[in-house]
Amino acid sequence: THRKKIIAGNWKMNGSLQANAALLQALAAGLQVAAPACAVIVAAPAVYLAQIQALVAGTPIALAAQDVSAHDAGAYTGEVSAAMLAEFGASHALAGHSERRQYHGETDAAVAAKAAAALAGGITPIVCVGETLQEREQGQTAAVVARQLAAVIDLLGARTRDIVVAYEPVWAIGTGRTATPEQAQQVHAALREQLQHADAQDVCILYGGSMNAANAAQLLAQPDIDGGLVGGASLKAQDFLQIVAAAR
Ligand code: G2H
Repeated sequence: THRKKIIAGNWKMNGSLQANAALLQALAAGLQVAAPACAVIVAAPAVYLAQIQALVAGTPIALAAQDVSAHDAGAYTGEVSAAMLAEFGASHALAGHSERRQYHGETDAAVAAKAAAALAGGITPIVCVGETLQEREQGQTAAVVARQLAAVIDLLGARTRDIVVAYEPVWAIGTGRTATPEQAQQVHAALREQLQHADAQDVCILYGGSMNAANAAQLLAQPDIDGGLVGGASLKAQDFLQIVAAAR
């Protein structure tokens, strides 16, 4: 495959000026010893982008936001636009993480609008899809992720090839319960086929959900798993570096 792998850390609502500096210094040092074969991204709380932009200068670490507004500018209190994120060096933004869908009522259409706004503002959206435990148990996994991705493809059309997709089974998020490589590959293959129909077969599809240093290599060995979106394990430099080392 010619798809370069991506390992993205999702810090969620964690960190502080001090903790961010320590973590990034440890990551940068580790990546200097062993240059990564993959793209390395950290998704940080928006208020820290300026701090992190300075800290990652001259390192292979790229910067992402955890969310992006669907709007360009205007009366949208509390929101941050893609252009603002780009001004602070972000190259990527998560869109539709399950925690945003769950706690902030983000619908498939809202997530698609965020992906479109990100692209328009020069930011690559990492569009997250995934089924809940109940949906999996009812045999709806394929239908749910297909519906979530279809909303994005329908809005973006040919620009779909410029996104990144992350498959994150909700039941595996922060639970220590990981999808087996086979379970993940099955969904990734279906997403790949859907992307193929949109002429976007080269889009990277990341796996997320309790990926860690011990299980990363097996997941990343699957033909349609092009990287990882790593939560808890991205807050520990050594764990995150081991996951990066497994991506080649
Ligand atoms: C899923 C994932 C990162 P964790 O949210 O996006 O988190 O690896 O902690 O399950």
